[in-house]
Amino acid sequence: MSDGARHIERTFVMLKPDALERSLMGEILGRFERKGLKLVRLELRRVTKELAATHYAHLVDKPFYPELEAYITRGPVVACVWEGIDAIRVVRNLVGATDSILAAAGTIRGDFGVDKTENLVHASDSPESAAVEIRNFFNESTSTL
Ligand code: IDP
Ligand code: MG
Repeated sequence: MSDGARHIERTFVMLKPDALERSLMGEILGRFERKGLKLVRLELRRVTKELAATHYAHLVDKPFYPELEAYITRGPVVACVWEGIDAIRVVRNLVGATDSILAAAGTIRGDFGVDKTENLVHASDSPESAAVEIRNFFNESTSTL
């Protein structure tokens, strides 16, 4: 939908364990701030194996899932929600392609990501997944502050 109406949206973003291990939290959050997005939730937390399986339900049967589970559960993450016009697409554009090797320079993954697993950031890919992910992590819907 490139020419549809633009709406204020909320999107779920998670800075994955490598982002914190590499002290990139300020750099990454700063990019969302400088884009003009509004921060509406933010929490430091751990992803359990159960939450990992819920969040990555579309990937649990993939051969790389054990590696993904070990990665996402190995240290603290920053779970957050950002709000803005077309926020879901805007954030996905800032984050870049899944495979950090292929991600464009100027995107978070293109500038700092290592490979296809260790790619620093999760971002919702649709309004439906944003609603589900915000509920999974913050136990609430996308209602206003
Ligand atoms: P996305 O994070 O760009 O939305 P998804 O396909 O939803 O990409 O995959 C979720 C996460 O699973 C990726 O960000 C990455 O950490 C990991 N992942 C995806 N595909 C692969 C793969 O082929 N090998 C290893 N890890 C992968
Ligand atoms: Mg995804």
